[in-house]
Amino acid sequence: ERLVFPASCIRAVCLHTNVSRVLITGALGQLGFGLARILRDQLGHHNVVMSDIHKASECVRDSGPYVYLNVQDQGLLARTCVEQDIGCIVHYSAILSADAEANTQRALDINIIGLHNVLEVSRQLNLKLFVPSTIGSFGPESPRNPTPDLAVQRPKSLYGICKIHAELMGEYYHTKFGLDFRCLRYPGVISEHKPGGGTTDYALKMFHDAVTNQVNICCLKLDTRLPMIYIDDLHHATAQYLQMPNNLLKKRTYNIGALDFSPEELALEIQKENPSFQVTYKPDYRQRIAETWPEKLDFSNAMNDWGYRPKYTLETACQKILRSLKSKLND
Ligand code: AKB
Repeated sequence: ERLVFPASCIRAVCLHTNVSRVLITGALGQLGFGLARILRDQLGHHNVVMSDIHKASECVRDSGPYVYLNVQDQGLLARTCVEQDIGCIVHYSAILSADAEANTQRALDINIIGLHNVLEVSRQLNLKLFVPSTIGSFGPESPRNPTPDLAVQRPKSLYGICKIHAELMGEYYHTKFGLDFRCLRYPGVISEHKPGGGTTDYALKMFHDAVTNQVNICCLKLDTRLPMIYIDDLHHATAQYLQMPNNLLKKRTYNIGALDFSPEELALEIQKENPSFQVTYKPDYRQRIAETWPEKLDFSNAMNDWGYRPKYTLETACQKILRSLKSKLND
């Protein structure tokens, strides 16, 4: 039977669930600042501590607590959690798929050692731990359209192998030590951010090229369909899932899909706003990664168990991203 939670009920559940201070690792990447903003609105400005190994911009430093933290240093991680009175870690430090292929050792240090450190510190200090997984944790033998929560997972990219390790280790710590481990499998995330080291970042490059030089060289074939989500939907889903009472969760790892499109479909959508935008397709090593990933996620369990509801369509997300990038360019 399907459980449907109206928005008011979800808000009430969140407000009455005691979530203590949150530490976000890798917070200067694509996702940290946006999630911090939403959690700060819900939990209080000072109750969300952003952390990373880089110097933060003035805007980040002015927005709330920010600390230096290298997740490879377990002692520093434990000390930060104790001194900052942390009750929950959101572990966003990761080397993404394309970068991981180019730098194996760094990917293992951050994606495996860093993960072991957050698991151990969370266990020792009895913290709640959220680690995102990804569509990259699936592989060519997984059903690809749609891909259910429970399926064969034989990822071929190093990033995917690290993420399935994270899912399994988190679930093991949950069963063995009672750790409140939570994990969502994220699709590619579209937003106004600059492209980073992910395979799905081809989409971010398209948005930026569309508002600057009107020409884009795409690293994937035009018909490579991938699951995607607009960043606001992702942040709201993460904040909601993080605050769900344990008794509503039937498992620890859920798919959250939203959209699915190919580079050609994205280019056509962008051309509705920018008719002169042109794309040339020159697939490279990222094509080999993308074609082992799902085309579309089945996220019915997240909808049924805890009321996940993405709002943005490809059209509304593209309009928002392009209009915001254009207005920044004109400032
Ligand atoms: C990547 O492309 O590596 C990431 C992901 C899908 O996890 N955006």
